[in-house]
Parts: sequence; structure tokens; C-alpha cells
Amino acid sequence: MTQPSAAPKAEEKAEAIKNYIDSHYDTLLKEVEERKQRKAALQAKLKTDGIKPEEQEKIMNELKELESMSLRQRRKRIKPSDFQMLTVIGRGAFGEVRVVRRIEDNKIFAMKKLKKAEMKKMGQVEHVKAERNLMAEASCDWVVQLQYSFQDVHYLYLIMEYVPGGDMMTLLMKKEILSEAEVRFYVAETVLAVESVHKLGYLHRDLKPDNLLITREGHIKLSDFGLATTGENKLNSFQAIAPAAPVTEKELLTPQSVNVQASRKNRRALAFSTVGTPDYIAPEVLKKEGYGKECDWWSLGAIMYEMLIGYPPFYSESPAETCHKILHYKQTLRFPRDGSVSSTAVHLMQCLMTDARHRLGSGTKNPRHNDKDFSGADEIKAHPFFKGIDWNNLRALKPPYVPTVTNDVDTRNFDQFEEQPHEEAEQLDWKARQQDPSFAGYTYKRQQAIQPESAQSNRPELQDLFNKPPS
Ligand code: ISQ
Repeated sequence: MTQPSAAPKAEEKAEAIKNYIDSHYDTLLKEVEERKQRKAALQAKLKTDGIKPEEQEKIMNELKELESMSLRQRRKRIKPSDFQMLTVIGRGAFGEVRVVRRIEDNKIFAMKKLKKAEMKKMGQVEHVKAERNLMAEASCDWVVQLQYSFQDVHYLYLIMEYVPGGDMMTLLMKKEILSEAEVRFYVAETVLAVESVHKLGYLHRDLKPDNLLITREGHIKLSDFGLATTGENKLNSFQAIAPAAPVTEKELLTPQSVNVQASRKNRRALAFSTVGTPDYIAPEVLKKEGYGKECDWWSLGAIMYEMLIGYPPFYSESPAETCHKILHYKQTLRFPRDGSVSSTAVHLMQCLMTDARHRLGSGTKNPRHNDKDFSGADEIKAHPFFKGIDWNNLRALKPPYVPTVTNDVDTRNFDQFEEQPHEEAEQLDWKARQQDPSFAGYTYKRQQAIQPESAQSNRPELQDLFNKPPS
């Protein structure tokens, strides 16, 4: 059993507790405000609908009842034993992802369980908070939704929607390469997904095929914001990687010299190590330079390369060598000359895998490029590779591959992992938990998630008030 590393200093503790109290009161005030808004919205609706005063009173009382049930649910502490643990679908240095069933109503979720001690040791505390905040804020089709987050002595838990179609890494392992039409679809969906993250004021920074999940219908959803940041944190995530010796011409991999399947097997193993793979990381992120949203567009270029060519553009035997190649991309980025990839596709990849200032999507020529809501995605959307794409209706298109999913706990599209022996921490009494101030304020419940059967109304107009975020 691993114990949390060194105890936080008194000032850190005090700061964390203050932040926790501030955030707790912010939440309470927000809840009061939301209740007021729901009441006002319902009153206005009943009036415009010409509902009789006696009926109005009855409906308003129902709202009161629903509010109090919802509050009770919200105050209820969520704990791991509220879920039945099913199959493990991912495991790494920081923890694991598994499919779980909420006992109360049999609903299926994906549960990510992260070891606090490892997160602290690797300086990931701020990242995991950013990940939680982003998933809590996002309520669009492009980002995996967070339903709850909570913690016990040793672990942080994220309960998210379960996306059963596997990930792009698995799809690429099966297909080796994709056609340009297929790549157009997946890259276009990823552009919209990344744009939605940027519009929330975050950058992903660790975009890779493993983080592109595939829905039951075959559409893309972004997950794993373990390295997401609001851009305030300029830490280099790959500090652990020492710069490699210069690569020789001989070492530059040509399409013929790469064993695609072997490279992907290596990647799977790396995906679950603490270091992770640098394959898709932009050079400015690897260097200790400032970076912005455009770093995600570099990663998109690297993913597109792998989809079309079969291996990532800076593929090497070791992460250190890959870093070296990324930093010297002007010499190392090569495209096949056998006509297997169109010049339009190559042009787009070149425009994405170039220096940050000139990168497509950096918007440096746009006076609004530093605005919080500017992502530069429009520059990418306008590239001829996407000619004919209807950007407003991508989710209405039939995806190139529709995964086989036969029931709501089907995990056939993910790798299988052995169960591990129960750790001592899991046997601990939930009530005996000691809050580590580093993770204060981590708890979250999505409004819809706190509306199980017990707090639902038959009146759609009442239910709608809880399902839609107040404007
Ligand atoms: C949701 N569904 C399947 C896999 C996942 C991996 C990480 C985060 C969320 C997930």
C-alpha cells in the first residue's frame, strides 16, 4: 500500500482549506441562485401558458417538493460502494478505468480511480483538478461527461459516462490505416471537439488516439484531460525525459522500416506508464517555452499522420528519441513519396506540424487570437482537405465504422485487464477518511446525476428545469 508523500506544510494546508471553504460557499450561493431562477422561470411559464391560479399553486408546490428532494440527493455523500465494480478497461501508473454499475438504478458509468500519492509525486494535482473542472463544465457531445467526482483516503474517483465503442488507438490497431474519406470524418470531428474545449478556456495538451473515444454510434468524444490546463500552468510535462543524443540519418525511420503493429503494441504499454508517449506533443510543450491552444492543433496533425500512414510521425525506439525528433521536426518530418497520401492531406499536416506562430489554427494573423473564446479552428475548417464537409451537421453523418456493442456493459472494444488483488485502502471505513487538503474541493455532482428516480417529476416542464443549466 502506498502512503501519501510528505505532509503538506501548514501554510499550504491553510490555503487549501480556505480554497475549499470559498468553493463550498460559492457552490451554495450558486445553488440558491439556480433555485431562484427555476422558480422564476416556472412562474413565468405558467403565466404565459394561462394556467389557472389553483393549478399554478399546485405546480409551484410540486417544484418545492422536487427542490427539496434534489437538495437531499445533493447532500448525500457518494462513495465507491454505491457502485458495483465491473470490467477494468484501462490501467496505468496513476490508477485504472473500469466499467461500473450504479446500484441505486443500474445505470452504467466509467469510473477512473487515481492514486493520490502517485498524482502528488508526479506533480499532477493541478492537472487532475483541471480535468475534473473541464469535464464538469462541459455539457456537449464532444467531451466525456463527468457525473460525479469524490475521494477517499488514497484515491480520487471520477464517475463518467461510459463510451463503449473503444478508442481510436484500438481502431487503428485493427485497421492499420484509414482511407482519406474516413480520416476526413474523424479529423473533422476532432476539430470540433478540440474547439469546444478551447471555447471553455482549456487546452488539452495531451491529445492522442487513445484519448479519442468512439461512441456507440461511431462518433468521437474526447476523454482524459489529465494534462489539460487553463493555460496558467506552464509546466513542462516531460521534464522527466532527458534529451537524447542527436539522431543520425540512418535512424530516421522511413515508411518501410517501421513495423506498424510492433510500434502500436509499444504504444499501448507506454500509454499506461507514468511517462506516457510524447509522440503527439508539440515541440513548444516539450521545450520550456510558453504555449497556447495551438499546441492541440500540432497533436491533431500528428494523429492525422498516424491515421493515414500507419505510425506516428516521430516514431522511435524510445520516448527520448521521439522528443529529439519532435524538437528537430524540420529535419525529421517526412511524408511518403509514393502517392499513397494526397498532396492536400500532406499540405494540411505540414500546416499543423509547423512552428506555433505559423501553425494553422494559431490565428496569429487574427487580432482576436488571445481572446478566451477564440480557438482558431475556423482556419483549419477552411483547409481544402475538408472541402464538402458540413461542419454544422457532422453528428448527423453516418460514421465510417459503427462499433459492435450488444449490451450496456459490453467492453469488447477495449483491451482486457486482469483483476488485481484488493488493496488495503479499499477495506478502510469510508467514514474514517482523512481529507488531504491538496485535493480539497474535489467533490462534484452533475445536476442530472442527482436526479435519480426518487427525485423525478412526471411533469416535463418541471423536469426540464432541472435538466437544462439555468441561463
Ligand atoms: C469512458 N468510457 C470509456 C473509456 C473511458 C476512458 C477514460 C475516460 C472515460 C471513459
